[in-house]
Amino acid sequence: MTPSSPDLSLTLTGDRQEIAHVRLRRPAKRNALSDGLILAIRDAFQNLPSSVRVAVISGEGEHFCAGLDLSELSERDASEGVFHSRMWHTALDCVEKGRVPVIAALHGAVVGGGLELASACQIRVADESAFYALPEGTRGIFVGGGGSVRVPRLIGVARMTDMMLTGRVYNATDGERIGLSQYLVPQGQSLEKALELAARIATNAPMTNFALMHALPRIAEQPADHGFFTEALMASIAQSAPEAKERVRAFLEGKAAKVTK
Ligand code: 1HE
Repeated sequence: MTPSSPDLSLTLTGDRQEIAHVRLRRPAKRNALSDGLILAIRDAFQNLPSSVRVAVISGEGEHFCAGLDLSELSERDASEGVFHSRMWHTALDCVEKGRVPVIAALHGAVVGGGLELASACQIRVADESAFYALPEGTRGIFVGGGGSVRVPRLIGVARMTDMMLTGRVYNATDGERIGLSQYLVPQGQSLEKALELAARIATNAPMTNFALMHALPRIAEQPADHGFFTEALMASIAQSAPEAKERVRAFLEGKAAKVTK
């Protein structure tokens, strides 16, 4: 599948083409997300080839992503603004709630809509050059790509409010400390680490990956009693898959890896 914008590339790797690498390729504009690029992200994640079990998203050049393309912001009226924001919601929903887990490989600027994109991924791997900000607050606008829902899930409402009120920028170390990334690696190694994690995730049973992506975040938002019920249903569905039975049998017969430190 060829992406619908020259600013996005999609390559398949792995023995069975099971890893999709989606790359923002607009380095001269710091991978700023134009409407065309957001729609290409939507299309790419909606139409991943059936061989794909996990995806990695990264950015070319010195930065992961500078957020919304501010040059396109100018002439929108209120209703166009709502539709524009809803377009981002649809696109980033395709990233977060698609068929496969997505890992963001971060470096340099992860700001504004770039942080909203990263927040839609299940795992964020940052290198030491990464920094995070929500400059919307100082640009006289508001987040519009799902950031008000997804960023507080990672760092809490208080920290996001502070980022937007004061223009606070978190460096890579503090970003990992507060939960913006789950991994921190030396400069230049975030893509390598993301691909290594992807190779591992691709070996999981697809139903387990699906449950983690789709059930876990929903359970987190349910009242405890509903959460326990959803968990019981999900556990039962996952366990009944033939692949789960094979994997458990393999362990009991000493043929599967033990948990090691
Ligand atoms: C851009 C954008 C952009 C760079 N839209 N053109 N996001 C922001 O407010 C962040 C704005 N960008 C920056 O703060 C900086 O560019 C960076 C820290 C990301 C990188 O700095 P640097 O020194 O490497 O690059 P630069 O010289 O600032 O930019 C290089 C070019 O990219 C330059 O264009 P040129 O034609 O003069 O070469 C910049 O204008 C262009 N560029 N960022 C358009 N964002 C769904 S709602 C989401 C709301 C938001 O995301 S608001 C936050 C937007």
